Amino acid sequence: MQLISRKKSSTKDHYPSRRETRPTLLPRKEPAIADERAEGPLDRSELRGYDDRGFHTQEAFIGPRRLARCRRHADELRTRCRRSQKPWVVRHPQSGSVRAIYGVHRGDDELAGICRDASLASTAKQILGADVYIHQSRLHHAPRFGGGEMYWHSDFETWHVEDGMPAMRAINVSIGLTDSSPHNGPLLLIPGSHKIFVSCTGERSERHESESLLDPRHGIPRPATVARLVGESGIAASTGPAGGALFYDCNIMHAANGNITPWPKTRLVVTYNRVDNQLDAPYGGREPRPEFLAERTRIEPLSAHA
Ligand code: 6CS
Ligand code: FE
Repeated sequence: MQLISRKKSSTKDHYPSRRETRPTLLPRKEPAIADERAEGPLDRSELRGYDDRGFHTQEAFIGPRRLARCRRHADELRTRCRRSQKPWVVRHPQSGSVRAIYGVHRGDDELAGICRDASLASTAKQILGADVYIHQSRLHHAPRFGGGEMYWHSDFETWHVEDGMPAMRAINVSIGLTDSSPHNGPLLLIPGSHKIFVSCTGERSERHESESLLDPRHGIPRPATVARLVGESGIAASTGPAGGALFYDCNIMHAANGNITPWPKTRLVVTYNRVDNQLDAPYGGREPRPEFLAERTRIEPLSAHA
């Protein structure tokens, strides 16, 4: 276990955040797509679409049989975690029900197999332009009549300030294990918002707050900033039948409404990071977050070819 003291980051901080008293918008330094001519599962127009909007949807990424196995494993995992007090099991603050389980990729079941799927790794490598490893994985579950909202945020802002991720060279892939409709709290994205870095105000409290994993409280944009981004690009809801894959940039502004429908929503999300973008000391200068949130030791490149 690599112990990282509270040291300064070794690389320059191109994305300072939570330092000023007013938010600022900074230009993105790294391309969302390393090379639109790169070979891989996506064609050139899909790569261009991702570069422009910051996300790409692929229907029926997993077929019905594999989906049924994943759903069964997800239900079994949530049941096993029902009484767990492990920090990677994140509960709803009021009801105590399991809402997220981190570190799924470290297991050995069907869900871990999805996280290490060669075609996902290959698509991530094609988009990011280099070998990748898994930075984080999580199983999200919004129960029927109860899934809480998740406020607007950029994952990269958190991963930069709290985990020491130097550059925007990471991608999320969300696999829907249930149908995602306009009604049961689909992921909301602001197209094109990945092109700017919203430098936020405010501070992160000393201790790691697990509830902020469900609904972030620090490093979040002010309503006026969200209104400005939405005014320019609108809001896209990621909907579609179970089994689909949503690829979305580490810096795109995203959120989700609560789920007050009879339809639960479960998604498996895995984050791939470029092997040359390994975590440094957190740029916010605080203690690093635990490894179930931010991989620091198992960073061997995923095989992108089956
Ligand atoms: O802090 C994190 O790493 C997690 N928080 C949110 C709201 N999204 C990304 C990630 O799972
Ligand atoms: Fe997020």
